[in-house]
Amino acid sequence: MYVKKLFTLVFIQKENQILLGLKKRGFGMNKWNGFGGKVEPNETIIDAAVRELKEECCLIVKPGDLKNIAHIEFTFEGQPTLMDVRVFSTNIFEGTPQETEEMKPKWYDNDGVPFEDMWLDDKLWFPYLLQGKSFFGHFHYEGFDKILNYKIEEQVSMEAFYANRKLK
Ligand code: 8DG
Repeated sequence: MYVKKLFTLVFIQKENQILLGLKKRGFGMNKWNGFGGKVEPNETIIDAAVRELKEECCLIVKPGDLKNIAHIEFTFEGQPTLMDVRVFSTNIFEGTPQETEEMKPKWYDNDGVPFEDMWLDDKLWFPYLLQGKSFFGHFHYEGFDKILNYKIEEQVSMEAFYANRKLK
């Protein structure tokens, strides 16, 4: 049995661009990513997503404007932790992205995403994100630079995904 830890990950999109942040410290340092982090005790997932986005790049979103587009699980060979990452996107936001202690934000064209400076798995599922498709993914890593196995399953909607999961 794995010990599950909940994380959020938010992508801000406009026209043909996506906002990424260069992580300046800690886990995933020097990688471009969406904005997110751990869900705190007594905090809803959506509130954590809104909070982390604001803390990391100063953008404001309304909880109702965040669309849950993916559920990604990460496991690491020989480790008991399962990272359960809830992924959201929106094109409705207030403010201008600002650099913070944690992240340096930058808009990228959808066809110019810097996969060579991102987590290895991202290039496998970004096509779903950029095409507005929902999906479930599981990636099993050895260390942080090698994927031993993975699966990606497109979903009709994440609501349907969670409803089906509950039935099982
Ligand atoms: P801290 O620095 O305050 O200790 O932590 P935090 O801000 O609460 O959390 P974090 O450690 O920065 O959270 C990790 C973030 O990275 C979270 O948004 C999930 C995301 N993430 C992974 N693995 C991968 C991955 O393989 N690809 C992408 N795109 N994101 C990932 O943890």
